[in-house]
Amino acid sequence: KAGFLGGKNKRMFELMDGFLKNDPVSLQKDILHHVEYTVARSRFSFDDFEAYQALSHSVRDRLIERWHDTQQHFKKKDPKRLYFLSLEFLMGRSLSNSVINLGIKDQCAEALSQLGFEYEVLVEQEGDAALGNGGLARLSACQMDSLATLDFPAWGYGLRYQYGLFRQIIIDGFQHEQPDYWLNFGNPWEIERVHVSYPVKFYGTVEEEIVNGKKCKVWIPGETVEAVAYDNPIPGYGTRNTINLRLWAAKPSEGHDIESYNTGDYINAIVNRQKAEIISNVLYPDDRSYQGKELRLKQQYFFVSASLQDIIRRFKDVHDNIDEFPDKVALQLNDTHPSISVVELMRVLLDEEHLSWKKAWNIVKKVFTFTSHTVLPEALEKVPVDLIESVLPRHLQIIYDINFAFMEELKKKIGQDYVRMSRMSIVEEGAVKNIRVANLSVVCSHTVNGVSKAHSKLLETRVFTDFYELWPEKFQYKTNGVTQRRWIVVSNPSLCALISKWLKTESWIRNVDLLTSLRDHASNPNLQHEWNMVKKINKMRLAEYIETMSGVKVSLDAMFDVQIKRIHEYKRQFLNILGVIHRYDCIKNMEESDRKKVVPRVCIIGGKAPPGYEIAKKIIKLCHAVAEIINNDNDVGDLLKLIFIPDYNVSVAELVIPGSDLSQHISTAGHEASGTGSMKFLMNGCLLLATADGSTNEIIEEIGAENMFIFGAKINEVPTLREKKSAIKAPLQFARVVRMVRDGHFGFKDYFKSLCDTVENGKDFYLLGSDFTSYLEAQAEADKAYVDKEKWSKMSILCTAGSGRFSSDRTIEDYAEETWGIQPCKLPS
Ligand code: 8GP
Repeated sequence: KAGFLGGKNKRMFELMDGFLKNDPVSLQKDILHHVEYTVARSRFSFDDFEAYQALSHSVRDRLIERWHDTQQHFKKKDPKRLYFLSLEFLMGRSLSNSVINLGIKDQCAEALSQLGFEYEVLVEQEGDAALGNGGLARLSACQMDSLATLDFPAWGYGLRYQYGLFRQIIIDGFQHEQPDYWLNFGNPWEIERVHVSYPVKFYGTVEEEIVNGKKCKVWIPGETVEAVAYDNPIPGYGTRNTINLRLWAAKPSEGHDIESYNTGDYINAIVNRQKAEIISNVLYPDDRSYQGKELRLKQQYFFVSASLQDIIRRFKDVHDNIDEFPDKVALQLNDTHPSISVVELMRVLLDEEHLSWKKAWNIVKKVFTFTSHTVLPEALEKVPVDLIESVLPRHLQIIYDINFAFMEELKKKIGQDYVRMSRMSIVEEGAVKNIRVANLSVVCSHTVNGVSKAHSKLLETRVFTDFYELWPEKFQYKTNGVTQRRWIVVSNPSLCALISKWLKTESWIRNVDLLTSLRDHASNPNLQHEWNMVKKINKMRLAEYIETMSGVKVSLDAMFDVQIKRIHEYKRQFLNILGVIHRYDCIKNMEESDRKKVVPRVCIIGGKAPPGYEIAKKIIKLCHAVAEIINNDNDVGDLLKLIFIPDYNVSVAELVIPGSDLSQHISTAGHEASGTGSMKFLMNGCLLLATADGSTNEIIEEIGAENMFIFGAKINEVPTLREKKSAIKAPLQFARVVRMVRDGHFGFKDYFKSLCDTVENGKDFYLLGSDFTSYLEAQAEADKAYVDKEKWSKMSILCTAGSGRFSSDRTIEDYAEETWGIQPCKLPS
């Protein structure tokens, strides 16, 4: 520690600083160097993919330089650090994003064009890093970008899955899943740290030992697996700060199954060793429920144990007194998935640091913060006690002890209310005894955040009511946000240039509140004209993509109406399709002369269904079946097209969002915790047709309901509607379109029966029937607005102008101040 950055180190630091130059000639040299020596192709002959690899390695070198400087700087300044623990990160592509954040896009483009390559083509060579399912995972990625950009001393920790989220392929309209071999062609964005590895223990028994005259618990593991670090540098924009996303891969440990070697079963011993790697093999593709799965628990503990060992080691490098841990470390639990870390930290403090229970608990409750991302009961994880007892025997004991102390505290506060105590208990009694991971997370965190104002209210009044009454001060909310770097600058360069031109500055890329001044120009015909040109370019790009992918030619004059997100009943893609059927039915039954008045639409749906979710898969098939009829009906022509975009992922979103006119966010009110897709569309000047759910309410506050198409039951109306629904008849229009599906108008009559059953005969849990009329009215409003070009353009500009509040920069600043207590730690430039 002494002598840090002094003497020899200082000299090296000076030499390395700014070592790599960013002018086109230096970049060219680096690219050719990597073609020859990293990719090992001849510099006289290499293709687009190899050029992509070489460029990526050249960019990575620059990231590494800044990464080192940042880590040195953090070490020297020793600020309180944030560690963001998440089982999922949907990073998408890295090249385009890194080049933008390093500020070297033009230089790269120039360097490449002289070598005979096109930057845009090379960017497309990269596959997505899809180490996550949906909203929660993409949010983590956006937040990492903001943490780096705002110079916060932060690291992300997660798992390096060999197989990311499955690839969706569509055969005859049915979803099939294929493994995502994303590492097959190498991954230039990660740095393998063979020397950074930790043993992670599983199974075994707990014994007692006397240490320094005191009784101590010792966990004798039955299996040990090695966690090896892979670092992914995350560059900030407009700063040299580059933070780290450290992902763990499972490798067999040296000590694994020594016994088999000794007994001479060499081959089997090797095969068994290999089994250790299973832990980090595959991402669970079900984005809501995975109750009672052993591998899932092992994944969670594996990444948490390795991360904590790493964090504690880093802390101890500089500090001798473990009591200072909460002053230097904030641990963020991204949903309940990493929550076993609270128990693990207790275990380390008790059994390895030999602290008293009181001291250990004092530390634990000061470092953890927890954010919930859902309201769905099935997503609240429960782990059978038997499973924990077998996989993590010592942890079960500690959970019981935490619960015992909590119950004692509770009794003092609320008296002998055993019913309430059993609701709040971390241990759920019953035929199968479970650990309620959400309760554990609330009890052990000092702050519990919701992801929108509405979500937080639901957490307080429906999900964690008892806890809210007990500790109201623990509950906060931070409305989600997305990064304008990826969602405007990278994905919509034409819009980015236009905004900078009209605002006469590029500063909005770091200070997105500046976008509000676009409001002053919203009615300016020149801006409107240029704005519409940009939209048209993006629609052309999207139309080309649609044609290549589906063979359907779509008209650029049509309104592009998009719903892209995971397929789930509560998100109501089924409502969207029924709306399309209604539109089709109206066109078919219209006089020829009236058809001229129809506003043409291209309805686009994309998203993956969890592999085991039958109804969601039927919705995808229905979309294809309806598209088949509509797209081939000559009476309809360009008036209506329905397109399903297969294998929706981050890079597809980057293409689709800028090219859409209208987007749908139509969950049953009270089910979407926040929703972040809406924010990306908003930034890109795309109008929203939405229910008053999640963060939509805050978007209304920002841009006004008159600039959106809001429909449907409100959050507080939903419970009553559900109670009354068997007494209320669904509107005729609704009954008619469901009947068309039931009667086999689109084929597959028997197959769609169970789907239709979900919305009829007193069921309709997600209230498609009762929202249908107001949905159609909102759609009609959108049609009306679209034909008034001036009005539409103004609304579109106002969307972008009002999107500043939905930047993840704002979310992260709020977290830093109100929840984590961290300060920026900026590298001198
Ligand atoms: C999602 C919420 O559904 C969405 O409303 C919100 O915008 C997003 O999180 C970010 O906060 N939740 C999930 O993706 C989720 O719960 N996924 C986990 C189970 C994997």
